[in-house]
Amino acid sequence: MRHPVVMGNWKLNGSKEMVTNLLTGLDAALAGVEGVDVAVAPPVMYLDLAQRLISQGNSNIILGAQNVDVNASGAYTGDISPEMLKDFGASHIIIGHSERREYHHESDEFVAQKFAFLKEHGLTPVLCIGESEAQNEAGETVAVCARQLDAVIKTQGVEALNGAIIAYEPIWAIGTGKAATAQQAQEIHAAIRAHIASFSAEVAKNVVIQYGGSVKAGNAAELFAMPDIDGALVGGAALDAEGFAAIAKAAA
Ligand code: G2H
Repeated sequence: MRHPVVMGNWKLNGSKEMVTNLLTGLDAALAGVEGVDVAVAPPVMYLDLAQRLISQGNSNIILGAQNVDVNASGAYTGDISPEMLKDFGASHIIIGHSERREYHHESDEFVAQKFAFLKEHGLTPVLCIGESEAQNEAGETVAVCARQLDAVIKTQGVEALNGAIIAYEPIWAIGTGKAATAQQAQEIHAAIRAHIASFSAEVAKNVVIQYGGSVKAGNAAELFAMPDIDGALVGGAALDAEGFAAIAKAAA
């Protein structure tokens, strides 16, 4: 049975004060919530503070991060290794977010390398996939998602997806307020699962597929009622403790 995961992707937002208020508020708002894994991915600068705050709380919030490098150490200015993330208690690491694919020119192959590196170090990849508005309009949605997944499946085997999380994020829905309808999202999630099932029905049945793109308290329950939507990767709405907790509760 798949377990929903609701993860906050804080992107480039935060200060010591904001992290403290958000995590303290979230810990209180999540009291007694069961049946959903709740994770947050602050900027790496704040992992130390976030780890300390989470350890003082009661809510078992999972710590994550927004990116990782493909090198373990050495002359790679500005990069962060899996072991560094582990050192600060981060376990769920977002890779292949469309903002990184676009602004940092990350290819499917590079993202797949990150995926393999995270697995090698015992971390959970949260692999973002999704199509642009033009690709959507051209009817290429499923083909784009399949291509992004195949970069992992065809180099590492479909079993590499065991224990990983896939986040389907249509780019046209990210931060725009234009979320896919629950039915639209379900259709694509089912197609993604069917694509994985063409390699292994067992892996497809068990892999968590989150939806991402303008998820908020108002549309979360409808999305999570869909059979192939296993939680969400949440951006803007994750910056408010009450709102994010409401999304997590909708998945529980
Ligand atoms: C998509 C999402 C979080 P938002 O990027 O990954 O952001 O919820 O703001 O659309």
